[in-house]
Amino acid sequence: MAGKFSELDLYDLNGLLTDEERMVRDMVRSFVDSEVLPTIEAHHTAGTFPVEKLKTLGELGLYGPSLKGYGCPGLSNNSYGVAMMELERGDSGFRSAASVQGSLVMYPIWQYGSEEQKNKWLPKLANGDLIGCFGLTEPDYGSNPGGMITRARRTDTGWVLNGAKMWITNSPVADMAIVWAKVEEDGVDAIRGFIVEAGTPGYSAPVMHGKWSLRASQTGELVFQDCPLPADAMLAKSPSNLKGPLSCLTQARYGIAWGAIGAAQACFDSAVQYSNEREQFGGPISRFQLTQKKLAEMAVEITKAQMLAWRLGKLKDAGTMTPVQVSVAKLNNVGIACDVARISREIHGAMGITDEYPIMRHMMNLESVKTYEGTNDIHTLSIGRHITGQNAFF
Ligand code: TGC
Ligand code: FAD
Repeated sequence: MAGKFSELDLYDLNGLLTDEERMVRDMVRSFVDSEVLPTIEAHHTAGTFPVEKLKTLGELGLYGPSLKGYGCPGLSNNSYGVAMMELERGDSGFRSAASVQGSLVMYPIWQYGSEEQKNKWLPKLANGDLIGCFGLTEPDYGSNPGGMITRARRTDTGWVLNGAKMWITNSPVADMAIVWAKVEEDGVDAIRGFIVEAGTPGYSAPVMHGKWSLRASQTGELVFQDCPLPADAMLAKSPSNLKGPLSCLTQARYGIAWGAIGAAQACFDSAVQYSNEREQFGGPISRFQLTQKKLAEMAVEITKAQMLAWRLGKLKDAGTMTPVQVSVAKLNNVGIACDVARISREIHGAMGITDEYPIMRHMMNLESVKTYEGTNDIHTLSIGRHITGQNAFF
């Protein structure tokens, strides 16, 4: 079993953080140690999420921590970041729950909603009284959401929504969904965001089964069959193209860039402890040069990831962070976390494949983290397009 967590901090990230950021980190670390880690392997094995903890995350202020007003904490972006890092040290499923609620459900309402929409939804989403989900991906449109088929048509009284979304985190337990749909405007298709309440006639959210990754996270579909929506269901200031959903993804991808460091730290820390305890050929395996090379390489990559994430948070606070900078951090930090998990598993030998250690759980989770919010390929192409001015997406 892994012992007490010891953070890797070669470049004094701790010293770069403000008092507020250290306080948030320590608070979430303590929550993860006492309320996530004791049961997470059992939930992962059973393929369940402890739904009662969704309310706790709200009470801890972890939904939209950097949003201001409407019951949101208004903390710095690096406070948001270190919170996601600590949550994902526990399990990517917890960070996912916080990412979706704060960045993909609350952010679009906060950024694009009317005052009425903000007042109605944000306080209850912030404190966890209500849970939301975000429907962008469709069965035939994942990396290319611009091709979506889901459509809202105007009626005399409002809208009628038809379509299907899949791979939707928390849809089976959500009270409402932010749904991106095509809308005809002056004979041209636009893409707009809608607030859709669970329980609307024609709305269903069946659970998706069979995942070997993010097992401690509820994933489902969203199906809309002639769903009647009120006239004010559309996000009042939603842009008319993909900028609406993509700007939400930017918020969540930022959190993932921090979160992945937490998963990497958990795998690294376990590898350090195990290599000092496990003896072969008359002594601990940590004395072998090959083991030290693996540990050193992991430490270097985690340190670089910490610096990228911290700098990104400062750019975000300054309001100058760009989507391509987020792509750099999401691509790099999730990529190194995957590598760290794999090397850590090697260091644990056969024990590394068991649930005695968190390694395989993180490794499996990280396959989803690498895929959602833009795959590694999509972020690579976004960076490539920025560098060359050439679009290689199609
Ligand atoms: P493109 O021409 O690049 O842009 C269209 C408009 O959007 C603006 N924009 C962005 N704005 C904010 N943030 C971003 N990241 C933005 N990227 C683009 C852009 O400026 C433009 O605006 P305007 O006003 O100039 O017209 O759009 P494109 O069609 O070329 O985009 C292509 C591509 C592939 C990059 C995009 O479609 C993409 O990112 N695809 C990946 C899809 C994806 O990430 N899906 C995620 C679904 S949600 C999810 O996975 C949740 S998991 C949650 C969890 O459990 O944690
Ligand atoms: P595809 O787009 O079919 O891609 C398949 C492969 O082709 C990938 O390797 C990809 O990189 C590659 N590829 C695609 N296009 C190109 C290209 N132009 N050039 C080179 N390679 C390319 N979505 C939501 O809307 N809301 C959610 O809450 C949500 N939660 C999720 C939770 C989990 C656990 C998972 C696994 C996914 C979730 N998603 C969610 C969906 C996620 O965003 C998509 O899976 C992701 O965007 C990729 O889409 P896809 O799976 O359809 O893969």
